Amino acid sequence: MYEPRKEDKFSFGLWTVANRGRDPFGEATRPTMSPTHIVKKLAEIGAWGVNLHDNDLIPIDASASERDRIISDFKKALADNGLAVGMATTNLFYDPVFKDGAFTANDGRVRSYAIQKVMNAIDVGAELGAPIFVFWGGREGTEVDFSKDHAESVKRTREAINFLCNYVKDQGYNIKFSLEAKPNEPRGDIYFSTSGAMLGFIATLQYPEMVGVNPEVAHELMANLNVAHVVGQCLDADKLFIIHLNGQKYARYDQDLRFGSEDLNGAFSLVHMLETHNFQGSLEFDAHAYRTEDEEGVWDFARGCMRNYLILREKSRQFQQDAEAQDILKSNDIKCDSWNAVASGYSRDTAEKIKNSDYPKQEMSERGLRYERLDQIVGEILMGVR
Ligand code: GCO
Ligand code: MN
Repeated sequence: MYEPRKEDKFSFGLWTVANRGRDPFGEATRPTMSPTHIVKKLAEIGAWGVNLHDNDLIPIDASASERDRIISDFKKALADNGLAVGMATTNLFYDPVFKDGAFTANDGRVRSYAIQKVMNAIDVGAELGAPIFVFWGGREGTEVDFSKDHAESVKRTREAINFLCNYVKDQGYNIKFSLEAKPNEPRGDIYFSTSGAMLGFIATLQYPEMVGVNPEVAHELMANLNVAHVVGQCLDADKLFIIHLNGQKYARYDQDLRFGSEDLNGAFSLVHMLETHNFQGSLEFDAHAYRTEDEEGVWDFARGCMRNYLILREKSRQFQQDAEAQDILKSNDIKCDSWNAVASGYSRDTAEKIKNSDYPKQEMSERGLRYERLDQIVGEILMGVR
């Protein structure tokens, strides 16, 4: 029941399972893993796809012939193992040239070099059949707030994304863009700190229909937000292209823990939202194994991410079939003709009618909603005693 299948559309970044356990205080604890080995192992454990930055696969200084050889080996590994590429993206944060940002660097040559790097990465994504191309601007931001004009930074980001949308159209690629928000780390403060900020920005683009978002659990929690609420707004806007799943304790550094290992209620609410809205995008794990693990531990981590999602999906179904829980929800869902008239659009008649209506305020105020019981039921489902 909890064995991942292709149709679950689980994917992992090359950078996630290849993470070597390096942190700001300590060296790597695991050896490197080749992309083709990762593809083989991911297929073995039941993943549907793999995601990558340009430089997870192709070294930044590779020659044209090296690039072509690496891509053809990787394509062969994908085909041999029946794995898809869920998304591709550009590393615009590691190289020292991006120390003050890519699209928002003060140096125009850096901004232009970033466009070159993205176009090359989009070509790679297209060659590998990636339907989505992600933008995560880890270095787009500041420590010194008067070093940049922040309105100008927004404008420059718009100019870059508009240009790149046109590039995709011009090449005839079947690719959409997805913007990933994070409030800080590695910059002191990163621009477009939440998915909500991204949604506002997308509406100002030349081709808003080409661009969506991929909220990440850890990033929204770093901003002290409720991930299920964030996802609700993205779904409503029809902008949830993909999602980055992981685990995180509130308001800390970016922990990128195994999905479901923290905040079980939050993870449940998120899976419940995705499942009840029949989300069809890929479920991408952007997390990594603890520093204590060897390679076997990495695959324990990866299996754990998928298994936890599937367990929570099953718990969501159990909740949807739980007679007592459903009875509580139903009894709180009270229909009202006046509201139906509001929802179907304005009329002077409805406005008049509502102004002149009497409401049973006391009864409405005094009704107990039984959310204590509802939460206990879910808790017991999650703890496995119901
Ligand atoms: C992070 C981000 C990245 C991005 C990745 C692809 O490190 O905080 O989550 O892992 O997801 O660069 O966009
Ligand atoms: Mn991410």
